Amino acid sequence: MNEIKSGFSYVPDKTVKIIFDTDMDTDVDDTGALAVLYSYVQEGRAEVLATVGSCNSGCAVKCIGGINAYYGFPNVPVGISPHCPSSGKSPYQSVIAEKYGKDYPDDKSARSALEVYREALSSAEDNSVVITVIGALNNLHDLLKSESDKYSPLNGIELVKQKVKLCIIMGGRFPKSAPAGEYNIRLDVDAAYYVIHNCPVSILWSGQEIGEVIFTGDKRGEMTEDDPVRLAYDIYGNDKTGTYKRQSWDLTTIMFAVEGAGDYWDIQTGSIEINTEKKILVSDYGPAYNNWTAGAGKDARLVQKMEPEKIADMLNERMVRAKKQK
Ligand SMILES: [Ca+2]
Repeated sequence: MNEIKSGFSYVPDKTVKIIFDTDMDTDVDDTGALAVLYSYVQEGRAEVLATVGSCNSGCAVKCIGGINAYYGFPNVPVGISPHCPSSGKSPYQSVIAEKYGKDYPDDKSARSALEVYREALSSAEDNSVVITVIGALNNLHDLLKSESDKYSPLNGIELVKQKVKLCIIMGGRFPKSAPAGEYNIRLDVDAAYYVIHNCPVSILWSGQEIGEVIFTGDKRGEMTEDDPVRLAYDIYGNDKTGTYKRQSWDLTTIMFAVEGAGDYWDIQTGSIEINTEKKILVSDYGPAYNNWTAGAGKDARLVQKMEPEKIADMLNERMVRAKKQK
């Protein structure tokens, strides 16, 4: 019925409909990714159907919602996982929450990510949604395992198959990870394993090696003075000079979602394997260890093409372009 399931192809829609799934606590590039996303939204190139947090770490919902509201979208739904696979420690989350997110609930009383996911998907057009995961895979796992509910008679796998055009996941390292595995996979390795083996639509992997060499955030002095993302980078880098910069794992993921591979990256189809079932067990390799086998298949990964400095310039420019909206 849908050819994307037997082979990989991705042409972004004129306005890409995105569900933004973020850990929004330990690292700051999730905030940068949200600024990049709203720069596209403000140009009509993307629409945010929902934002969900994968780590119930105190005030992630207030932080995410506060940034949504700052850029003009206070009504974008925000949900949160009941779990917190990360350490939950964030240098910036509570500051952003306090200053920008007062109108949102704390994580304990917020809507569940699963409900927000299912509601957003059920009301979307078929084969239209791009899911971007830039944290742990627990929310996507919970979605795939979900049963029918008041939003849809479809179970999670059926719902994703009907509504989702592509899942883009920042996770793994290619062609193989360090023995301990990549951070987002490691956060919830069982969830990652389930997603890898049960996601009914194509997954595009943006590996650790892609954003690792692209540094951004050091043009934030050109952002509006009260911009929450600018503040998050100031706090995270303990730097008020505006020169601190951070790797761009999550920003590049959003850029691909809206722009596609373009001249920026090559695409290699194949399949990821992680170590959970000890299939590739080496005694000191952890369960999150991953490798990649190139070949035909529904999934693919990004491969570096354009010079990282050029992509950094574009992402920095996007962060500056995202503006406060009343
Ligand atoms: Ca992240």
